Amino acid sequence: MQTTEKIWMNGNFVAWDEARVHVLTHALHYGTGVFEGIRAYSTPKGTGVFRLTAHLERLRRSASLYEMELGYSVSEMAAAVHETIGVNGVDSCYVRPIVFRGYGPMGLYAMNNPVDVAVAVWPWGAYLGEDALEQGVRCKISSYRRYGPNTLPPAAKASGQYINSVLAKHEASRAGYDEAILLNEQGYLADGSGENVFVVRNGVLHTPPTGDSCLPGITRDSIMLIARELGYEVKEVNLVRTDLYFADEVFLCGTAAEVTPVASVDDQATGGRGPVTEELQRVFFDVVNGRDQRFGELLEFPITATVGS
Ligand code: PPE
Repeated sequence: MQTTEKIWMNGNFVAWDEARVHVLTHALHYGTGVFEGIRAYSTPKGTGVFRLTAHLERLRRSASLYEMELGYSVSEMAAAVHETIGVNGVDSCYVRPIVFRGYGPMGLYAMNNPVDVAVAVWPWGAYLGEDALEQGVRCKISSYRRYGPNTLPPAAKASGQYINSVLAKHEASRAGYDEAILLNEQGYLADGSGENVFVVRNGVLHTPPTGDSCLPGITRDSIMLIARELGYEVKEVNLVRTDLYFADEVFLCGTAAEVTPVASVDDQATGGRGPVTEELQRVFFDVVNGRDQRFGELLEFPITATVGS
């Protein structure tokens, strides 16, 4: 990976190589961490962070589900993110805040372990490869199911929950596919290993409701906003595997994946980057790169003190 100089840890900057934890860190053993993935883009107005507040609010919700007190407000965390970007002199980058139960007593009861908070940033190119943005990716429906809401809360972006995605990702990759798509225990489409899924049929967009165990993705929300603004109908409905096989177009979206077309699912060709995906992808990239003022408020910039204030 491409490293940067400094990582923000519990309020201080430490050198990248010094950002370490003890091997008995609670989160390492039991998965008791929550995190975010955010992207910052170089725009004509400086480095803008895409929907920073929404990501930090989800981080706070994820933390509260696991009974972790962040110790920093959303605006303090936002300042930490902007500062970490600034101090490292990067413009377009990926931002990874993490909140986790640290080194302390062992055992499942975590309430006496410290809550550690860190923010790292690094340049991260196209998640599924540069070609993927044009050619699309080959997906496989995983034999692993996405956990239901009474097993683990899909609304939380928790470290331990990602082991489900790791199993699915490895299985798909071992079988020669680029990405895994997971169904929930009822057989309805949930999401990709690290992306939400959209299906285009007869010009209408369909995506699973969050009750079907997908992460309430912020890119998903942005795509729904953009698509409706462009005049598309968007439906949150239960989807089954044949909805993928018979789709006109399928695409994945997420902070890391941005908008990535799907070329095939289980070797059944889906439309690849068809006209709808192409338009949404183009507008999405215009928005995040600050070239589309209709959605200008989705990019967040550091609050700079004005003279005399
Ligand atoms: N579903 C899952 C399971 C998921 O992990 C992500 C993000 C999404 C949907 C899309 O959510 P959002 O980023 O809010 O639009 N996955 C993050 C982590 C990827 C990783 O490999 O790490 C991301 O895209 O940053």
